[in-house]
Amino acid sequence: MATKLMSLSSIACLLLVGAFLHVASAVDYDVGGDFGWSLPPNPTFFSDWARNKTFFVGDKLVFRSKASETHDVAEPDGQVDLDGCVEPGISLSTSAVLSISLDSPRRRYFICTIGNHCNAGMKFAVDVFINPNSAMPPPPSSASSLRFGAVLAAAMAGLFFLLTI
Ligand SMILES: [Cu+2]
Repeated sequence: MATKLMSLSSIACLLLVGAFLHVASAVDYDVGGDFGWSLPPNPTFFSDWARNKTFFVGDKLVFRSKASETHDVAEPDGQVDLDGCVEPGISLSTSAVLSISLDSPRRRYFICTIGNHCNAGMKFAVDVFINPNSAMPPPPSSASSLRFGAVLAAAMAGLFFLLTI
């Protein structure tokens, strides 16, 4: 009987942990927020947008452009090319929405190659990190998740103790 209860508690624990991991799944970021991927009000608009965020492997950048505008997305090779708006060979159309997966931990650079859009500020870099704990979403919600995790752990420990005595 005790064994059966223990296995039941183990299953319950796995289900709860699974639910917790699901809550902490990757984030899709709309580049530029509600403003979208468009000619910015100032040259540092997109770098400012990216600066106060922490990007993790598995997150996505979603480039949304207005139907009336023409933009694209290209990835220059490095900081010098980003600063100089040097266009790489390949660019991706953003006729409506373009989603780019941040699939590895590295610095990535993005520009628009249309007209002088890059010089006007349609350029930014992001640092992509490995999530130190995949059970935790990136800020700003990590504090509440930490609390939730602590409460969950305490509850599971208590339940396990009750079932094993
Ligand atoms: Cu553009």
